Amino acid sequence: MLLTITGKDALISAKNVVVLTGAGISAESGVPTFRGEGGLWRNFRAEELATPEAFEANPKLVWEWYDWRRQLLKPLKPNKGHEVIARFEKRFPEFLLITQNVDGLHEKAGSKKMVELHGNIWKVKCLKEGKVTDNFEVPLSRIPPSCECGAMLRPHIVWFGESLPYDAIQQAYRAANECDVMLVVGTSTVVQPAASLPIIAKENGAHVIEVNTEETPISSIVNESLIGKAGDILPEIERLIDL
Ligand code: BJW
Repeated sequence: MLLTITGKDALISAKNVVVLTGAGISAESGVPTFRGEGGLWRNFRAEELATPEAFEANPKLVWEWYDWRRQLLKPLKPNKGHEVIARFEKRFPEFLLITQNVDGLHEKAGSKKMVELHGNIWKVKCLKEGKVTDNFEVPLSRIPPSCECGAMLRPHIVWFGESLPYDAIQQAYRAANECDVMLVVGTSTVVQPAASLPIIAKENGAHVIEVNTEETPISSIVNESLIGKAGDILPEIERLIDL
């Protein structure tokens, strides 16, 4: 890395900070990413598992995938990157964490000012009543699981072709429009509409800082692209702005 003097000054004077995260923030906790080396999509075809059509055609297969992921996630702990982000929300007068992750690790790290754009793997939704409830059963005793009302449950996850939760995406657009600094951490920025948030922030005058182990489609657009692990770079940024 290093953060430029401009980036450091922008963060020190920022009143309104937004952090957008993707799977890469959780990689150092042991969560597989979706794309790239060791990515989840390498062994599973996305269109077979992460679409409403796939669920309709084979709910058992889709639930088995989620059950496997929930077993993998259950013992994992937040890492230094999650922890820095949780501390950042206390440091800036206005702050929002926008996460595409469904793993619940930001919440475990203590983040509260947060929107989950793609749902949460620890929540289920009744297909009949639409009611969303917590579900931490690992492994699931019955696949597919069912609601007390008898109807089938689905993972409370946003699949391809589905709309994002209205309030969450509206809050995210507003924050992207209004922030002074946006940190974009561990996302390949290929999935819309989340991928458009850094562009919106930049167009509205924010200083946009990307943190990723590799370049992404937005690397040439942002103010700074810091190449390295989030668990190394975020603590370093925190140290620099504390100096
Ligand atoms: C590290 C690191 C370390 C590793 N430190 N970094 C406009 C144009 C074209 C298509 C569309 C469009 N608008 C909508 C679409 C369709 C679609 C879409 O975007 N498709 C694209 C793939 C082309 N979008 C949707 O369908 C969305 N719905 C929607 O927009 O509704 C309206 C609409 C529908 C249809 C047409 C038009 C409008 C819904 C998107 C739902 C996404 N759901 C998923 C899966 C859920 C399943 C599950 O989790 O169980 O969410 S997809 C998957 O990708 C998951 C993630 O949240 C999301 C983003 O991935 P992310 O987080 O970026 O992970 P990776 O793996 O891609 O990247 C990890 C990065 O970390 C890498 O860059 C590494 O280098 C880095 N890294 N270690 C720092 N230690």
